[in-house]
This record gives sequence, C-alpha cells and structure tokens, in this order.
Amino acid sequence: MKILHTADWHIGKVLHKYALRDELLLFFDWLIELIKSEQVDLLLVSGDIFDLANPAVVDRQVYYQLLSRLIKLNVEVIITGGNHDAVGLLNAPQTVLNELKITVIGGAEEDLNNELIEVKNAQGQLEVVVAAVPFLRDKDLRSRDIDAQHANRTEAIREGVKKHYADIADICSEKYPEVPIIAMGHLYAKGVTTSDSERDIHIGNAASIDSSIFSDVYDYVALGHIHRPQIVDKSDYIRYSGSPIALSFSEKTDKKSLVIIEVSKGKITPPQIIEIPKFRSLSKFSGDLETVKKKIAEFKPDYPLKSFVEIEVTEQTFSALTLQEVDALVSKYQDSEQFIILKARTTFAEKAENTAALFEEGEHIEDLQTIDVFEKMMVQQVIPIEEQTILKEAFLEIMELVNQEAGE
Ligand SMILES: [Mn+2]
Repeated sequence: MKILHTADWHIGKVLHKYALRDELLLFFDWLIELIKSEQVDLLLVSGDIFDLANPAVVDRQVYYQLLSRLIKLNVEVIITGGNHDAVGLLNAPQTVLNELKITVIGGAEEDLNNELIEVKNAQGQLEVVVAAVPFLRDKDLRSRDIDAQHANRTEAIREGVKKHYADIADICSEKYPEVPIIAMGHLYAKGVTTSDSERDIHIGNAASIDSSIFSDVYDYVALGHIHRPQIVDKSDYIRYSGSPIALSFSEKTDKKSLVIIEVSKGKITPPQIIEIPKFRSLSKFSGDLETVKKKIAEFKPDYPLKSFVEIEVTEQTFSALTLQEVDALVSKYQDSEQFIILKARTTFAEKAENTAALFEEGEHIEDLQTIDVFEKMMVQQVIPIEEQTILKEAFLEIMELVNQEAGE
C-alpha cells in the first residue's frame, strides 16, 4: 500500500494582494498525475487546507473540485484541520465525504477512537491505522487535571499535546498490536527551521513540542505547520512534508516536496522524497537604485507562471527623486510577460533626526506581523523593558484567542 504525505496547501493564500491560486492549481494537476503514476492508495493532508477560516467561494470550489478528482482516482483520503482552518467549515461535509472514502477530522474529537482511521487494502484486510490528530486548540488541551498540575501555561500546553498522543498510542497498542500505525499532527516541533509564512501557535511558539512525545507505537509521523520540508530530531520517520508552493519570499530558494511511504509486509518502508516542480519563482533584489535597476533588467525568469519580485532599494540620503524612480520601475514592468514587482521598499541610511514616526521609510503596516506593530507601539510609548515582556506575553495570548475564535 502506497501512502502520500502532504500538508499546508493554504488554498486562498494571497501575497501582497496577489492570489497564489494558479500555482496551487498546477500543483493539484501534478498531484493527480503523481497519484496515478505511483498508484497511491492513501493520501494524507496534515492541516492548513485553507489559508483563512472563512475562505472565498472560489477557493472552496478549488478544494471541492480537487476532492472530486481524487474520488475518481479511487484513492482514500484523510484530511486534518490546521491552525488556519475552521473546524466547523472542514467538518460540515463530513458525512457525505465519508461515503466517498474521504475522512475529515477538522478538530480534536472528544472520543479519541474517532481520530483512529482503519485503512484496508483491496482484499479488505487492515493494512494500516492512521491516528488523524488535527491541530490541538487550547480548549482541547486544557483539562482541569493538567491545569492544576502546571502553573505555567506553556508546560500545560506541552503536557496536553503529549497526553493526547500518549492516550492514542495506548489505544493503538491495545486494539492494533500487529498493525503499522501512522500519526498525523499539526504542531510546532522543537528545533525546526521555519519561514515567514507560518502563523504562531501556542503563545508565540513558546510551547514547542519535543519529538519524544511520539511513542514507538507510531511507525511514521506525518506533520504539518512548518512550510520547509524537513525531518524532526534526526528521525527519518518524523517529517514535515512542507507546503507544496512557496508561501512567502523567505521560501524563494526552498525546494518543495512531498513524501511517499509504503506499507509492505506489515512494515513502513524508508520515506521517499518527491520534489514538486516549481511553477512560479519568487525573487528579491536589493541594493542601491542602480544595482536594483540592473538586476531587474537582466532578470529573465522561465517558469510556467509570471514570477513575483520584491525589490529593496537602499540609498544614502533621502531624495524624493529616488522614490519616484522606484515607482517608475514598478510601473515599467507592470505588463511584463515574465514578472511583476509585487512589492518595492525604499530605505535611506541617513534618517532625519528626531523622527518619532512609528514606521520606517517605505515600511507599510500590511507588511508587518501584528506583534511587530505592537512592539513598535511599546517603543513609541516608552514602556520600560521589563514591562514590555509581560505586555508582549499578554498580547500574544489575546492574539491566540482571537485566532482560535476565528478558527471555530
Ligand atoms: Mn501552514
């Protein structure tokens, strides 16, 4: 039985007002062909199906159109919710999808047995059991027991996640002692390499999860949330598949991939990494105006989709003329066949004195993370450093509640 592990599709993702939809559609075409050619039996998607809790109609269509293509291939599908997904939205079509060999676990289940999916082969024999653990929200993790034992919230979250996986492992070793077990997860593991496009989970990522929580009962752990493909804690069998497309400029040189594993004679074979073709390039050019102009003029990308470019111009002294020239540069390539300048930022090394401005030259609020804006406000209001730490923690906690509410 062949199993394919992917995650973090982020359908509906927009980068500086440009939808990353076309590359995702090309990825889905490629995925369908791969499932056919590799004869994949089971597809696992470990969370962050959508980028937003309330995706646009067109993005919901993209999702359902893909599901209908998967149904025609007769591949079994298991989808779990991520921190970006709304539990209710994913779960709504559950009963219909179940009839079509698609299991969706949008949020943590009260009865852990409901997170266990038995996957049978064509002969009807049980080949593998999947512990389809979605992103665990604060409210799923906080039991009175755990809260009473841990004064520290970070510890309480860690313990909650650990308990969830340990309890499922216990059920598995009792119910399925001879069957390979795959665990899914959408979490922030300790020691991973992040990019700019993951949103914080659990108090600003302070509650990172140690991979030792994954009991030996789990033969493979299919993770989502981190967008760079990577193994966790040097284990070949605990992996982030990564996102199939670059979701931020920080991923511009990343090679995107997914993972294929096989269940053979009751064992999981070593994971095979399949590189995903790049459909669009993201590029960043920086330097003084002349350098950037030159780099842009020489830039000849060759991908199926128009490349996205970010430019960062740095000049010594402020000049309105520089700003005008940067604007002109952006408009010049507006209709280029090969690329479009998505974002241009201009900074001047010598700043005017006594600027109490909240933002730097060329810096825009929409490019900043919420926490960055909060930090800027604290600096501007001259809040003492020791108070800043406490305020920041409180703010992150509020943000997390807001994000989770949005994901309900
Ligand atoms: Mn994600």
